[in-house]
Amino acid sequence: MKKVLTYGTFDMLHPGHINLLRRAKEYGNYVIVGLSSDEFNAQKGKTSYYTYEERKHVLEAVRYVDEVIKEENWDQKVIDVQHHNVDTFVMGDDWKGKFDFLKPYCHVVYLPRTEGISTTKIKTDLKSK
Ligand code: C2G
Repeated sequence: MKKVLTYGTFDMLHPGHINLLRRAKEYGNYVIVGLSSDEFNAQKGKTSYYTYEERKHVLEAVRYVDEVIKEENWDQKVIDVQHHNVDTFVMGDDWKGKFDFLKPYCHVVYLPRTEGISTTKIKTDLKSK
């Protein structure tokens, strides 16, 4: 069992999220998503349209996702990697370098973001209609 771990808010799930999750699955055969809690989102300066439970419900239906755990703070990643025996940590490259402290514990991979799509853009586009 080769386990992959990634984190995010995954609000209003869109093709950029799916592209990330699909590629994450290519690094193993079991993908764990650390899904940001509503409280942690506030710490990230983000508000999500859907609640944690709604976002978890959606993510669990994605074929590339095997398990969803709660992301509650910036400091849980080392513990999560060890506790879940993670082989590879994957994030979009807007985070490039930010999680290199995980390199002693697992492979760290930053993948190119999907250009031209984001939850913010969806909201902005809808407002301008
Ligand atoms: N993503 C992407 N392409 C996009 C949008 C998002 O590849 N067009 C990726 C991001 O790089 C991230 C994942 O999809 O790896 C989830 O994106 P967000 O929900 O925006 O996550 P974020 O707020 O960056 O939270 O501790 C890490 C944080 O929780 C990451």
